[in-house]
Amino acid sequence: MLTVFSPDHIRHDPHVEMADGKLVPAVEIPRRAEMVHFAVLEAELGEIIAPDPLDRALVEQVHDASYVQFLESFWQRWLDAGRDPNVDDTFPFVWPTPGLRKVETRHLDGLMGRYSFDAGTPMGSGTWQAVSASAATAQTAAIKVSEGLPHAFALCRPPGHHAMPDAYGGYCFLNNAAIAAQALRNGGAETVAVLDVDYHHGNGTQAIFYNRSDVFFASIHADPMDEYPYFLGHADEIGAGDGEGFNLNLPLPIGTLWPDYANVLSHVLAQIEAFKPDAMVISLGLDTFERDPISQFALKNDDFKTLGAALGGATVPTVIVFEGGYAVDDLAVNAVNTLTGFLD
Ligand code: SP5
Ligand code: ZN
Repeated sequence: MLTVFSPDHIRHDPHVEMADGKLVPAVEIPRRAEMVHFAVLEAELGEIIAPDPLDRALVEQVHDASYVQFLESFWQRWLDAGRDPNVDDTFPFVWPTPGLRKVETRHLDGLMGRYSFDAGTPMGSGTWQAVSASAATAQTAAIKVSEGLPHAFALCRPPGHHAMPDAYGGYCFLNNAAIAAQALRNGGAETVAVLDVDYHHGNGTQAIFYNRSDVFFASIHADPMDEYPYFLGHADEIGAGDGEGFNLNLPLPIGTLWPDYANVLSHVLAQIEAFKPDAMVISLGLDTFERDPISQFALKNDDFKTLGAALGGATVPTVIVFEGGYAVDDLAVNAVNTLTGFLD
């Protein structure tokens, strides 16, 4: 399988994040992608290429232009505001929740709140360089599949599926899976299915395609009544307008083991097959693993082989986009198990 990977991911190097109501060591760290990159090399899964430059027009098909501009200009604005140039991690602290107005303020704190939805997503001096390389990775993988490859692996970091049309959060800034899906559409696929198997609901991908019938979004994730992102991902969210019936959420309880997961997965795969997509994007989070430090499903190393095999059963051109997964020392085996299971 072709892998697309950019070493520029290391430019996003957070040290702390907000979780459990306090600042804690960051889990979405460069070593995650380095582990998976090394594992793909060692398993000889195929060629590894660097991405082409990011296509801004493609990004603006799924994100607001003003939001992309905010991300790109953030660090210069931070410096222009006279703030500490040596800080690793910056955080918003005020948000235009319903009843307040999404004003494009002059003040940076207003802007940071305007364009984010949580305080759990540190941004630093090199974040934009890493984020744009990550999105370019998804874009390049999708173009390769549009051009005829049966599948490609976008080894993206930072992840993307929580990123909203105009807001960052959940360690995500640009929505890599949405960019891949849109690139597949632009490349000739009339219909695209996005299947999100990250432990957390892909609220950003859902929001981006919620009113569209050309992209079917399906997600299996921890019940948002108990787990991040809490405010989206519930089973009654079925799409709206033209998109009604083209959004499928399958929340599962904390503690879910592979047999229950597998049952739901085969149901979702049948729904996707009924949609008859021309192409597919898989948001591959590995945080369903039993020892993931922030998650509470219980898939075992070997279960990822079976997961990959189930995902590979759909014989449709597929882009696999790396999302979450924080048990760093097990990412290598879980990634390779999934990808080799997919290929078998
Ligand atoms: C891409 C992705 O997987 N993003 C996940 C973002 C989750 N952020 C919230 C983390 C809350 C952690 N709670 C930890 C409980 C265990 N101490
Ligand atoms: Zn996740």
